[in-house]
Amino acid sequence: MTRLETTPAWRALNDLARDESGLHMRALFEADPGRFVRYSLSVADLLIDYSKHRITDETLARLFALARAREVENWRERMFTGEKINFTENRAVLHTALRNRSNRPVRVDGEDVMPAVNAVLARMRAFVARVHAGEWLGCSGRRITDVVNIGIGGSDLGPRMVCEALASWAHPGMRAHFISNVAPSEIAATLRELDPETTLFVVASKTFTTQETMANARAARDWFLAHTGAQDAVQRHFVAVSTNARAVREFGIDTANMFEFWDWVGGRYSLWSAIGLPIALYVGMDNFECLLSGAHAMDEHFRSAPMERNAPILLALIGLWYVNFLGAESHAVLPYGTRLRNLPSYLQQADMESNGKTVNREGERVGHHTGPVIWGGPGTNGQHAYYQLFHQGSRLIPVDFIAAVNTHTPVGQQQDMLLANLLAQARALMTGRTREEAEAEMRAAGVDEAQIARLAPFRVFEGNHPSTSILFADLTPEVLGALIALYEHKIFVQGIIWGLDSFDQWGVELGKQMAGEILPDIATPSGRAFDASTDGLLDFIRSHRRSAS
Ligand code: G6Q
Repeated sequence: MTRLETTPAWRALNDLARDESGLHMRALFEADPGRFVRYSLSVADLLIDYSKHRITDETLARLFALARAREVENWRERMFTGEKINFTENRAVLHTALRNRSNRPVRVDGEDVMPAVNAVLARMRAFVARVHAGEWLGCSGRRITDVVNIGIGGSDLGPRMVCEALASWAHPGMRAHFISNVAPSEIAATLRELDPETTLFVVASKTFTTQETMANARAARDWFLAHTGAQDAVQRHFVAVSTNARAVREFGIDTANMFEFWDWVGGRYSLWSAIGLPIALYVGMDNFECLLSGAHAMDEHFRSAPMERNAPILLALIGLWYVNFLGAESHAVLPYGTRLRNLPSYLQQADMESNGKTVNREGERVGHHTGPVIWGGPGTNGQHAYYQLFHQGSRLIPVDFIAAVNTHTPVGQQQDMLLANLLAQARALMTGRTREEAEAEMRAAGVDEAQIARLAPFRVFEGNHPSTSILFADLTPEVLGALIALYEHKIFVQGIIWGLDSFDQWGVELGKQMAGEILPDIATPSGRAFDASTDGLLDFIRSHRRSAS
């Protein structure tokens, strides 16, 4: 197959990047008062402003040509219709079926998956209703008040982020906790706050073999038994979410209390499946289904809107423009407000685990960059820390500003202040400040001319720093669903253009395998040699290790 970087569409973009290198967004806005109207979209209650980017109609035209040359629309259909596009694992990629509120049949190997999807949703609904109604009680007959999700990676980050984001929608009296790290301090700190008689553990693991999750699940069960002695009540305090019924049974959880999902649900795309059980327990099944509906609305948009008005495709192409043609290495996600503070970590996995690859579908090493480093954190905090590098650093870092107009927890004028800061940052990054403006400001402040000449260079901001702004009226379950799906599809489109399998994770598998290999050597030297560094570090650990209690 022709190498991507030698295709006419790719070359045309390379040429354009060179020809347009002098473009400044300030000039683009001055020349076109209609730029916001032309370069913004309203989709599934999200306003997406992509006008503050180093793009023109010509840039977009050439990016669309690239997307067409890479058959993005065709691949999109192949995903939605259950083809096995995760070809290294020979699996379909059907997180969209989990939230297919239209109920249109979706077939894998000729079989419609919707009846099974709906059956699990119905079981989740029944279970959540029993817990909330006080029909599912703990070992001493008390109501469940605390749900603890034990899982890691895709079995943790999604539910954790969504529960935090939807805290205002929590079922009265219900709290959610998350244990992921095998570092003992995490489970110790969480359990310290809990009453075993009113706690429900959800052990979430697609494989039910992940070392960290199984260790934490065993520790939680030991803690429960040590405090209650109620061996026969484990079934009332531990449920499982998994694709591996045998391992669930072996752990001691009745498979009647197991919520299943399927191999065509990737870990990092699984919050829409039974992996979302802690979300449903925390905010109620109706709200969980609203989350699914929001994602479904974005799916329908992604599947049917023309490329030129297709939000995930536009964001994917603009992101690719920076990564492949303007030299960006990272992309920052900046939610304004604390409810979405875990969104950057969630998207870090979604994006970096999906497109952190260098081998294309033909098994060859690619000759271009792929997924950028995703990072970020909540505004306004970052403004007082790392934003300096956005404004005056030497690197190009596109950013996403994300905010709800309204808050569920108003305090004075603080929400307006939050929004003003977001707008100010996006504008300042775009316009910058010229030398003339910097000098005029100092003059107006009464600074003398010698000082003005000395300080002006430091007070100049080049501007031209790109950002997307995503605004919505309220952070509802529907809006959150649409927002997550927007990013999922953006990642998909980029992966298709780069020629990757965005749905495998061999790097993660390698880590799991190696940790298992080294574990026995921590306690007892096996005489095996790894490499000089690993052996030296192991020696240090062994000589300083107090035996575990
Ligand atoms: C996600 C990854 C990875 C996975 C975890 C947990 O796409 O595969 O993050 O979710 O390693 O795996 P289990 O759910 O099997 O425990």
